[in-house]
Amino acid sequence: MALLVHLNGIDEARWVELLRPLVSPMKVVQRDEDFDPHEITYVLAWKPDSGAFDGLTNLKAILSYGAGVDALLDCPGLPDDVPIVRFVDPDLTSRMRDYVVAEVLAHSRLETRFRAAQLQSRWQEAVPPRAEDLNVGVMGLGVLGQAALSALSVFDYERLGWSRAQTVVAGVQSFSGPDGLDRFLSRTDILVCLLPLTPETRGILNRQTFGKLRRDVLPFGPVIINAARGGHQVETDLVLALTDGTLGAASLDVFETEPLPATSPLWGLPNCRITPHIAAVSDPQAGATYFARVIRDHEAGAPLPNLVDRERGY
Ligand code: NDP
Ligand code: OXD
Repeated sequence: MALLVHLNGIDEARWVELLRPLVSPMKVVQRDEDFDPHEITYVLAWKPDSGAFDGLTNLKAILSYGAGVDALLDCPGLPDDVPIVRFVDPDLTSRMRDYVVAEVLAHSRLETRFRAAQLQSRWQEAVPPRAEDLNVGVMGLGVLGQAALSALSVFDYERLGWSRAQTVVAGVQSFSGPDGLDRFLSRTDILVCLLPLTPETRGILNRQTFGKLRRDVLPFGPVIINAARGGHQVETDLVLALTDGTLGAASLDVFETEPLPATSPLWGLPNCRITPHIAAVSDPQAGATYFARVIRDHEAGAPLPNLVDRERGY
């Protein structure tokens, strides 16, 4: 029995060091160590290389370092009969909640406009709208979307949500499915994307979507905040919309290509707030504790938590 740690772009050694005492006596190995593929019963993976699962014939579960599993599900050679557990954790959830609250507040106070004016030593007397006049719509009413909406309840925004199935969230007007999308968008001033990336949601943040948002409350136009995946946004549409006034501003934590190339016109847009996919990172200590618990509990006979539904793609 052993746990293989396969984390691309992450300090893999640090995770191994933290996991070892927590799952002992189970062996924990890194990709470059010597191990027998048949002894691997769990893999902790992030953006796995193609062939990452080759020869791993005794897997009991694949553990996703991230809450989003799009890259994992796209991995060539991913075994189709092994359950996938994703990372769902209060630490990650509160990081995302805080990112969304920070960005919604910044845009409701017209931050990008005042920042641009300051850089030009210009006194710009624009007046932010009252919070009670602003509608914040969250796409995705899962763990992260609901946490963000719940935190936003302390302000006076009207809160809206959109999901696949009709979802009841206290104090939130919810919409569902393709039929509910336009009604949801037409009432939204600040659109927050917290969807998983699936064939249905790829490219959903496009020019058509931007054009359907409510235009008459924020003085410079509606805003989008994308903290989900770069594949949700069509960046050429975004650049155009942020330039021609279809959108007043944006906050982007994720990009079609990461790191965002230095040549991207998004960098130069004063009404676009950019962060490098850090809205909610998987904290090594919290993650090691979570995954060790999943393994220990499963070895003791408990069912695996937070399973990915491969049919739905999240
Ligand atoms: P969940 O699986 O808990 O929630 C997903 C939500 O999206 C559900 O409400 C689901 O609807 C909805 N949804 C899925 N497909 C559609 C669709 N076609 N139409 C409408 N709604 C849909 O995910 P989490 O909240 O845990 O995470 C969301 C995403 O956030 C992750 O997939 C990941 O990509 C991203 N993320 C980004 C991070 C960052 O640092 N930038 C960090 C962590 C996550 P229903 O309820 O009906 O199933
Ligand atoms: C995740 C992420 O999916 O960090 O958890 O993007």
